[in-house]
Amino acid sequence: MAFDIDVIKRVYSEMSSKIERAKQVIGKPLTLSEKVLYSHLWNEEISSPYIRGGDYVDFGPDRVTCQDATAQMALLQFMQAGKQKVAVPTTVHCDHLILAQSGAKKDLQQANKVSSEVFDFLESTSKKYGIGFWKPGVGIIHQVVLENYAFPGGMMIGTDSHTVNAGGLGMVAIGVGGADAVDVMAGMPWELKFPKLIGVHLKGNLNGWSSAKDVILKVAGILTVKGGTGAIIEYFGEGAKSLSCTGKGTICNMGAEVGATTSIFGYDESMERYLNSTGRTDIVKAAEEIKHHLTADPEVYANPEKYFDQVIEINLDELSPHLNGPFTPDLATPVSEMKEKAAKEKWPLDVDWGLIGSCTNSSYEDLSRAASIASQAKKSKLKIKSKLGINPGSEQVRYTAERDGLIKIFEDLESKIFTNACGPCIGQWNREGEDNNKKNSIVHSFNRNFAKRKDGNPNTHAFVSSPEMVMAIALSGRLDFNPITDTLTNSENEEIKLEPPIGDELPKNGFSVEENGYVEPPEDGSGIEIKVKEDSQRLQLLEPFKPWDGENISNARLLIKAHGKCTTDHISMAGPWLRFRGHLDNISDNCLIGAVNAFNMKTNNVKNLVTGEYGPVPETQRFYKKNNISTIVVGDHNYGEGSSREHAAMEPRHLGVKAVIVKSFARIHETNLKKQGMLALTFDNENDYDKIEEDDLFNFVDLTKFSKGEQLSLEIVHSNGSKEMIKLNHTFNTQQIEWFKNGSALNLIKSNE
Ligand code: MIC
Ligand code: SF4
Repeated sequence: MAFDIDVIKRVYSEMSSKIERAKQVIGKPLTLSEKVLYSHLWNEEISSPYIRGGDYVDFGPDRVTCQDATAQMALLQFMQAGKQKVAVPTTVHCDHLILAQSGAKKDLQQANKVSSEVFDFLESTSKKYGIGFWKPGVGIIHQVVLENYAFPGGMMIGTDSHTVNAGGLGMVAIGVGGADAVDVMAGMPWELKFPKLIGVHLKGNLNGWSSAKDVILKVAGILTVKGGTGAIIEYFGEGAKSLSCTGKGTICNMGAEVGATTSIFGYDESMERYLNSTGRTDIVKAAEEIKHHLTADPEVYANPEKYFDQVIEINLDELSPHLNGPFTPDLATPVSEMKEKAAKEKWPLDVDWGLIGSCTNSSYEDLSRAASIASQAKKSKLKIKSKLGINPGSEQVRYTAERDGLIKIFEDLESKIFTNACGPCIGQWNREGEDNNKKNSIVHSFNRNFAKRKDGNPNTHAFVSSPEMVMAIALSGRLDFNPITDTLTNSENEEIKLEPPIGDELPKNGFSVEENGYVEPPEDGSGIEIKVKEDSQRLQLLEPFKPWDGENISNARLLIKAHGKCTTDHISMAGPWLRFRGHLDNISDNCLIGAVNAFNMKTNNVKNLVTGEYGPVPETQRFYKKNNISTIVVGDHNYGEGSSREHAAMEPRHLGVKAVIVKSFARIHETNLKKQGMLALTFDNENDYDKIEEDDLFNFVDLTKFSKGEQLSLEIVHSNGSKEMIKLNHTFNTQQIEWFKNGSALNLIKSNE
């Protein structure tokens, strides 16, 4: 039986009438995205359609999901909200805090030792507030959610940007910061700017070496890392129906890499098969009655241009396998063009590691397709050239794959089977015996490949591909190997051509698992006491941020002008820093240390404008805070791209930065900044970025009139005394301005208690 089936049945029983009402107002056929959004409105009375990309709308999501690295901050904030229990079904998954090193068993033991304080905190807080808890090592949040909680037509938010993975099962699932999750957990509406809609028409069928991953690698090449910003991507067409449910999950998962709010597929037989095989026949039955609402109206897919803001067409018959990277997931190269491109770009051709796993590609089907390539090695006497690491997506996948002999195939290649967890994907990887500055290439089936993300080495060139392609490249040890045309030489000097991958969409004998690792919360957890040690290095109770003093900000200094790409990995690095995710002051020591200072092109090296000396960003900012000097941060396009981690917003706020001014923001980060009471602003004229000099002073002259839809003015005083006034835009609505005034959204919740 499915978890929370009563919630799902309630959603379904109300869906038809809600959609009919919305249709009357909108007056035309609806996309699936609109059906799900309009059936999850907080206030159901609407008199006119919402403006896509314009109106802020309150929604009532059906569920919340959190992972260990973000749940700590989410729960620390929830504890302040003064509630007894979560208002909607919520789960916490421990997957980010396990270092991959020796292999699953040892690594898990070690993680349980090193992070017991955090795991205990998460488990007891979950019990206290009625939250379902998934123990360390039992799976990656998004795989576990797809297997257990996602349902077609539902709406979910999660404190992780790849929450969007559940779109593979027809859900509007959106990544958010912890403060947003707290709203929903506390029974309040959740606000989102009504998204624009991008339709992707998939024609034809995948064949040969092409996989679902290549669909999104191709889309990433088309849209780039910011092309999906503020939009839901809805996939449809015969090609969409031909993909497996977990393949659809892969595509939706990496929608995060193009900045999309989320991605979605309409309910179809692949989803039915997946629900049945994961023990949720009750959802299939319930969905049967409203099936027509779990996909778009037929007119929409017949004439997509009329209903979507943008339409992309991809013919799966012609789709070729891709490798995306290095350093950005949208640098798409067809495998067939890699020889030329890698040589031209001087990318290291030897591949040191192949890594299979991550929430993107760790399903049973993924493992079985990769195993079909791996098994050819033994048969054809091929030796694997790269090292290989595997992170299965969940204990259920791992157990079943072991039962079916798949794990053995990888083990025969001397690969490391790591825990069912994020591992190397988030820099939780001890690449033993490696020089951590060496220029090298790795290929993986993960979704992100920003510099330093995997192993902290800025010279690791990481490429994203499908699990089967990773496997083939790992066998060859070459970045420019194309299994479609090239051969490999075996131990008997024979030329071997690999057969294209084959795999099982779902295990033939069904899924099975001994210990799924789920801890059900008690009915009444109110007696449970949450303890955080005073001197803990891992956890720290939160102090409310100070409200705005009502004055214009004057004589502010520039902490850093970030050059180029500045993702949340640059602002609040993961890897070793993950251990401080529950301790705001400690983690603030990584604030912006990965951002490149536009004035000297160095990282973590900025000028202290009082002493004139250059030093690390966090230290310099702590100096300003101590001396009551206001500061601002300036950035380029798509600032805060990547993850949902709100630490990237809380750290500068905690350290006293007053405003972040950039050319453009990534959606989740912009909201996170606003939630924490930070001024998140954009240049009206993006060339004004060039006007900002290292020694400038900044005066906000009309902050006292801060209001919705009105620009703000910033006076820049250059060191030679000359002044210029520039205009800044913002997207704060009236409510969000209250967050700023109160010091944070949480302060406002508390004051309303
Ligand atoms: C990531 O892939 O970057 C993460 C780690 O899963 C993050 C969340 C986090 O920073 O904890 C995400 O994608 O939101
Ligand atoms: Fe974990 Fe990587 Fe997925 Fe983030 S992208 S949830 S780190 S597996």
